[in-house]
Amino acid sequence: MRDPRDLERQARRLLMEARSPVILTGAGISAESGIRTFRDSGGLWEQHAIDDVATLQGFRRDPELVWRFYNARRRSASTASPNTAHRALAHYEQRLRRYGPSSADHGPLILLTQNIDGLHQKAGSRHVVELHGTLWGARCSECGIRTTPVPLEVPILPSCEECDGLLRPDVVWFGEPLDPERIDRALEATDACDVFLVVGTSAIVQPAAGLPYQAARRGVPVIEVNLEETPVTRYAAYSLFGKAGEILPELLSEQPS
Ligand code: BV8
Ligand code: ZN
Repeated sequence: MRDPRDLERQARRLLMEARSPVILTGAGISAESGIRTFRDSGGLWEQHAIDDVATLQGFRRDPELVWRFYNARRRSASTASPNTAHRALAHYEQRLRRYGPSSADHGPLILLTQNIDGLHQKAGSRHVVELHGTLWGARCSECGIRTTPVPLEVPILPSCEECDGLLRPDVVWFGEPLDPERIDRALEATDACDVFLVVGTSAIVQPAAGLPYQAARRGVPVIEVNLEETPVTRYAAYSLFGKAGEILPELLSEQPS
């Protein structure tokens, strides 16, 4: 059994020497900020059937229920602060921008998140791609116009100022395509990266979950941080088991303790 400390040191060296890292995060990185994940016991999906609150059909069936679900998540996220894992990623991005091995030829750190809570941006990360949209925005179901930020308590059944159409949360539901610009940016970054770090995701939902595998297929080392094994574990170069809030500050620190 390899010494976990040794694994962490090797994974850390890869990240410190990386020229174009890509990072993918899921709900697990926000768990220590008090935001419930989807699949943990008592998680979001236990309270509500995915079909009722995270599909277009569910929204059409009962838009009030869906707006209440997202209002509750916005209320919970509005009191949450970024945790040490979010902040470690923001510092890592700043370091790369300042001291990248050769800042001329390495792109900025690309942080791909499945989360809609906005905590990466609150922590100071600047190159964030919100693959599944944002809790803080709404868009018109008819004309597609986006309105951000939405107030904490969106009046049930808000309508579009332009066309009076029904506004919907600006998120990607199951069965809906991701924003082409965002998924293209994620695919390009994955095809150009030299290390791929996956943090706090059960890696089940596609196409996001396929990104680390696409990197691994190119021979790029995948580093996983999670409480438990996931479908990524079998092909990851390093799987570091534990809390993201405890592992990331060490993994991404310039001076290891
Ligand atoms: C698409 C936004 C095609 C909304 C989300 C059958 C029918 C319909 C679709 C499908 C189907 N079969 C497959 C599909 C495709 C589907 C899919 O993948 N389904 C899965 C269930 C099999 N995907 C889609 O539908 C996507 N669209 O395919 O479109 C298409 C193409 C062209 C034209 C038309 C259609 C859209 C998917 C996006 C759905 N939206 N979110 C909202 O948030 O409300 S998904 C949502 O769930 C999240 O964004 C995230 O992606 C996923 C939850 O995953 P995680 O973030 O990983 O959270 P989870 O709770 O699962 O896990 C937490 C992890 O953290 C755990 O591993 C835990 O151990 C760990 N952890 C916990 N605490 C910590 C920790 N780790 C470290 N430290 C800690 N402290
Ligand atoms: Zn409209």
